[in-house]
Amino acid sequence: MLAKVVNPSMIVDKAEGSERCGIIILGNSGVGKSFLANILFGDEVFIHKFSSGSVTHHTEFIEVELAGCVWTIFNIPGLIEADQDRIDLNKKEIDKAFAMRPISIIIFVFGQTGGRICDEDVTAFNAINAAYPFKPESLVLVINGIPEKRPADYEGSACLVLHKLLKLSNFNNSILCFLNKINPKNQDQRQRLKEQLLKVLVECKPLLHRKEQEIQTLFDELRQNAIQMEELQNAILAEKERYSTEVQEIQREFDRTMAQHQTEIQSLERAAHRLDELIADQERRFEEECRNYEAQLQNLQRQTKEAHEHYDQLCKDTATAQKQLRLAEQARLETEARLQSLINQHATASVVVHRRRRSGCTIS
Ligand SMILES: Nc1nc2c(ncn2[C@@H]2O[C@H](COP(=O)(O)OP(=O)(O)O)[C@@H](O)[C@H]2O)c(=O)[nH]1
Ligand SMILES: [Mg+2]
Repeated sequence: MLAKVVNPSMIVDKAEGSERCGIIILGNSGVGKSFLANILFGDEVFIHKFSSGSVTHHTEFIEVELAGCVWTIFNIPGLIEADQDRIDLNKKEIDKAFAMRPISIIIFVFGQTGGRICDEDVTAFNAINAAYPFKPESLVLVINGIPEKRPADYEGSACLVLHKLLKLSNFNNSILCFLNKINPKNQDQRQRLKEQLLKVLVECKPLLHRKEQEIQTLFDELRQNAIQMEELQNAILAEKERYSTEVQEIQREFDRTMAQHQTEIQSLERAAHRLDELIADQERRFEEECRNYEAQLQNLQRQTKEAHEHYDQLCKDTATAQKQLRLAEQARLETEARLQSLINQHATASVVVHRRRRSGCTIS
């Protein structure tokens, strides 16, 4: 996995890798966006802390390589805060993320108090959704930090509430992801949370998000909306009995999905274990091949050295042989010359004898 936390000023560089997809984590301050970004990344790269105000004032992002693709995970400030100036700044930070990675998966994080979905989170969702209409295929709704011990129909009721309060066309329950409050120091729990998030993310398709209007940022209006949401939520919860069949059906569906999720995690763990074994085996074989290769290389180097020595020796022998050849040739030429001279002398002597015989001389 590859990662770099990038300076906020770089976020305006839209040309840089704009074909890449983003994972834009949205939600109000303190719902756990930075915490979940770290969980997804698998390390503590973004600061997250319990605080009454927003911890993140500027957008940061990390580049993460997952399954051969580089994703940009954004850590953005929440929208709604206690003063207008901060809200205006936060809006700009959200716009920057959409400008940089218009093709993205959106994770919208909702907080809850005592199980009840925060009204301001619903308001923030509706405000951002009006500006950048979300599509269910590229949207994950996270309800974060839920206590493990909760009413048996918690998911069913929360689904119903969100369905009624969010101004989202084509709402479907499969985009919801209920995350338990975990102990951040427990690596097993962190891993499970990551798997749970990834399982929903893999079902998503990054889609283009076009800005259709400005994000509503008027503090008074936002407050007013939140109050309306509070009343609406109260009314829905008060009428829970009326929706009880619906709630139970949704709850059953969730329980089935979670049970299936558990078995999937177990089979994933088995698959991961098998993969580890396979990798270890391949590493063993690779090391053995390396050792063999090393030995062959040394053998070849030795043979090459011997061949060089042999060649040098042959060169030396050839030089000596050539020298001897030259000497032999010289000797042959000298012998031939001597022979020729002897033949010549002999021929001269024969002529003299022949002449003397014919002139009657005797040879003593
Ligand atoms: N123990 C625990 N703390 C959480 C969990 N999710 C969020 N938090 C804490 O909630 C606080 C706010 O989280 P943060 O990520 O900073 O919120 P952000 O403002 O949305 O980015 C931090 O103290 C987080 O550690 C959780 O599942 N378990
Ligand atoms: Mg944060």
